[in-house]
Amino acid sequence: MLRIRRFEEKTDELFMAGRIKGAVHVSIGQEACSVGVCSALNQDDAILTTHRGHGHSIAKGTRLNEMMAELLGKATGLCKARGGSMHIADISKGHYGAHSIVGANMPMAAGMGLAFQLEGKGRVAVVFFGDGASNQGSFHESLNLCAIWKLPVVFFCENNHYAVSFHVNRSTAVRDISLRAQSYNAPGVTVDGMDVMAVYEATREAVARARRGEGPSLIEAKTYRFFGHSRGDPQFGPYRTKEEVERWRKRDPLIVAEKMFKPTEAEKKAIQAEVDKEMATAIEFAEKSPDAALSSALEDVYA
Ligand SMILES: Cc1ncc(C[n+]2csc(CCOP(=O)(O)OP(=O)(O)O)c2C)c(N)n1
Repeated sequence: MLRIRRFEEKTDELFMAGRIKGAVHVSIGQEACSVGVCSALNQDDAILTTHRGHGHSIAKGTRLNEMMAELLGKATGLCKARGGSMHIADISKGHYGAHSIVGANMPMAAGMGLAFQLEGKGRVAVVFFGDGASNQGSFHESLNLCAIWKLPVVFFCENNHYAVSFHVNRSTAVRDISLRAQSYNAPGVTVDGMDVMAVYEATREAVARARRGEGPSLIEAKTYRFFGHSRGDPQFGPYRTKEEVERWRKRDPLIVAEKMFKPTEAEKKAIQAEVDKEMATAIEFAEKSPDAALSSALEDVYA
């Protein structure tokens, strides 16, 4: 979780310094979701993520050096700088892409689920999405199809309570998004998204069910983003108060995990030093890499 936090703090710094082009959406505050889910997966299980996908990518094992290079527009980037922050992918680690069209990754997850079912090796696909995306038709259609065909897909909704500036209570008729699973005869559970173990346990159960051939599950994690919707946006705005943000910050997933695992001071220092070194290495790798050539812009582009 600290690795994700530091990566996104660095990303934020680089974006504010004008070094990263395009939009960047950090998931600071939501790290327990990324780590809890991906800790319950094997490397050959798949994830599909969103515009807010750095944390999911890192938790799935995506290579940091090449990910930083992607953000900085370098030829060595994971997608040779064609993707940027919102389109990170690392197939070698089971990361089948960040998708910036809200809700578009869910039909893809259903397709992957069908492929995995036909393959018969017990692989599972997890699709991450937000509370806003749960109001898209693609969510309902995909969950329904996965339930009918018993596809091995876990729908993981990070309910951070806002879609840009719109509070979930104003956009969503149910109090708990997990209730929507009932319409599709699938299990639905709501967990504390600031508690990495709660997320891990719920995911472990859903993944086991999917591997047994019993079909999809819906997990809703109640969480919160500490920063603005995208970088450049203020942390507080007309749509939420400083007090609300501070209240959630008291349940920072890193603090919750520290209280739970009780690392010694020496262990904490060792983790911090390792993560700082990884970040320095990633930035150095990216900075020393050549910029992606404009002439290569259309290579590997299919549509
Ligand atoms: C189909 C579509 N509509 C609108 C947008 C613009 N947009 C980008 S992020 C976002 C909010 C998504 O909210 P949510 O699903 O809750 O995810 P969060 O940003 O909170 O992680 C919107 C409306 C988009 N990218 N795609």
